[in-house]
Amino acid sequence: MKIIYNIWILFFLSFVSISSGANDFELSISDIAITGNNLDVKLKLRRTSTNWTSLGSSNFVIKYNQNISNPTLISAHNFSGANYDNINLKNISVATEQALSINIHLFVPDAGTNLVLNEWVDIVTIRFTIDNPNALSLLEFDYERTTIWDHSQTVEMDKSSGSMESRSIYPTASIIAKLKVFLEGPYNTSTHEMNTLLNIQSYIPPCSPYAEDARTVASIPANIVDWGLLELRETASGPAVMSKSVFLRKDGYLVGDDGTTTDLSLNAPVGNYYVVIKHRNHLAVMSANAITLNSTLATLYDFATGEGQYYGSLAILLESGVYGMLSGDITGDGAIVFSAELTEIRADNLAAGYYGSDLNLDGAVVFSAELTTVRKNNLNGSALLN
Ligand SMILES: [Ca+2]
Ligand SMILES: [Ca+2]
Repeated sequence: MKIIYNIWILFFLSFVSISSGANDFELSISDIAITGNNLDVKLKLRRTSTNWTSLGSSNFVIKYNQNISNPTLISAHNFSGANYDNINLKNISVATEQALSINIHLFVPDAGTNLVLNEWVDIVTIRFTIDNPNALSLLEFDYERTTIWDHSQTVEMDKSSGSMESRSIYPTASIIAKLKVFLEGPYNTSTHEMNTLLNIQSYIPPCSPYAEDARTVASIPANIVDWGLLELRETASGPAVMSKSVFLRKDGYLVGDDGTTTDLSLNAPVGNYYVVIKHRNHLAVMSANAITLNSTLATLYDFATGEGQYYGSLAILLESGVYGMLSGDITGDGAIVFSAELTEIRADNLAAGYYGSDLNLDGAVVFSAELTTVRKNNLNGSALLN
């Protein structure tokens, strides 16, 4: 009983000292149970402001010392898709301690439902292994004080006055971006646009193929060539701070789900960003420099106008004065390697539909045509640093 008592004191102190400041979300560890070498901890979450109501895809990092290990998810609550539709645990190392990254998805659809609730909600129960039951009084949880970027907003986890809390720093508005890029594969030098043959044949899936933002749309608008993935980075080699599936329109513009909106609304703070555009069988590209994005005016960044628009000047001349993304990376590893891509083309030869091996995006895998593209661009690699 003494062991349990010590643990309870620890958590009780944490729980009651939660700051009542103007946080947007608060996180807390509450009930615990000990069975043998298993320590079960319940994590709670609530919304404490009306500034922001959704988490996007948020990573909450909690550190703990060496007395416990092996965190596993044993149950998750409100997991039905109505709230917190995905929860993942990931073990990470922080200096000499252990830490756990808890990723929670909660996206707010246009209808404005599915919000983080105002009252405490049991999010998840995590089971740790008690490494040394005789040293339980040494058990501590703490925050990794860090700025965490997620899909839609910035969250700063902070430990102040000994409490477990989250403090959020949010942009006052979404930023907007206007971007234009051409894919080599479907580019047509006669029309100076890209073909929309995948769309015309109804081959483009309603769900984006990019796991970073696998959104589903009701229908694919006219003039759309394919899905693309737009990322923002703070530094050239840093991680994506925002990822959004977008449509590539035949005139090169990246557009929203309606197929017409060229001012793309992106959930990130006003700032300077490297813009990354990815496509499932072309080499990813990035803006040569960080560009300023704000919430009121979107200045077109046109990749097509020159090699110098591309980070590392990695682009292909499509016709006089028009530069685009190189086709041929079927395997999606950032490099066009003849033997590897050939294997894919051979496997899919003569198939019709939505195939990575279909490098000119005409809806058919034609061995000789796709191979010509791979041979031409062989040994090119994306200039992205990661
Ligand atoms: Ca490849
Ligand atoms: Ca083809």
